[in-house]
Amino acid sequence: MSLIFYYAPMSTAAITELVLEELGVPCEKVKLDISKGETKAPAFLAINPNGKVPCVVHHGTIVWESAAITMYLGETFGVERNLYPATGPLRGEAMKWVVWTNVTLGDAVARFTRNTMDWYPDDEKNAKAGEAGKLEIGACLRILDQHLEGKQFLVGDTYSVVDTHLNSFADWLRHMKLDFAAYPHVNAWGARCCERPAYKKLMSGEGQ
Ligand SMILES: N[C@@H](CCC(=O)N[C@@H](CS)C(=O)NCC(=O)O)C(=O)O
Repeated sequence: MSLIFYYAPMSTAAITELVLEELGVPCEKVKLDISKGETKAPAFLAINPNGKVPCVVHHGTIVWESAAITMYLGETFGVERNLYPATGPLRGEAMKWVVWTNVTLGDAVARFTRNTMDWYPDDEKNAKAGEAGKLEIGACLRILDQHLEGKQFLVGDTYSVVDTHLNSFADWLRHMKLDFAAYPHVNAWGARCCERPAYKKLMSGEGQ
């Protein structure tokens, strides 16, 4: 198979898994167990020296970082499927939202989770930093809500894997029980994204 996808259940790799499903790209899935140290095994570190999933290898080209992977898969497989914009202004929009998800929203989420969630050590937590992270998440969701007012999808008039990417990230925020009540346009858009057959298929446990 020309595309190999390294993943772990319940991880950032969920974004890439959804993007691959949406694109309908066949791939060989390699499951790694983070708790058993498989992401830090020498064989995997030779592929991704960061020792993290997701990671894809396409005809020998190694791509890690979920944002880069979404953009790579979008460019490679999405344009002809009408799921990623061709080069031009909309491509710029697409890249903007994918990078914003991981960098700006991602940083706010990391500040919040590192300082509040059980899975990080208490003696490394700072309550004020956690609160600041939560406020930043709110500011990001307001920006997203304003962008989505009067729009069906993030980029142009049609669904794209940019929606897949950001909605998958938003799933994690919903899972953490962050309050989305103040963002009606985000909620309506999220509901549309969750109606996609690819999303329903993976959420129902099919294709695992
Ligand atoms: N910035 C990376 C983050 C990837 C990441 O943090 N992956 C975690 C799972 S959510 C991981 O593989 N951890 C394995 C480990 O630390 O050994 C991306 O977006 O791809």
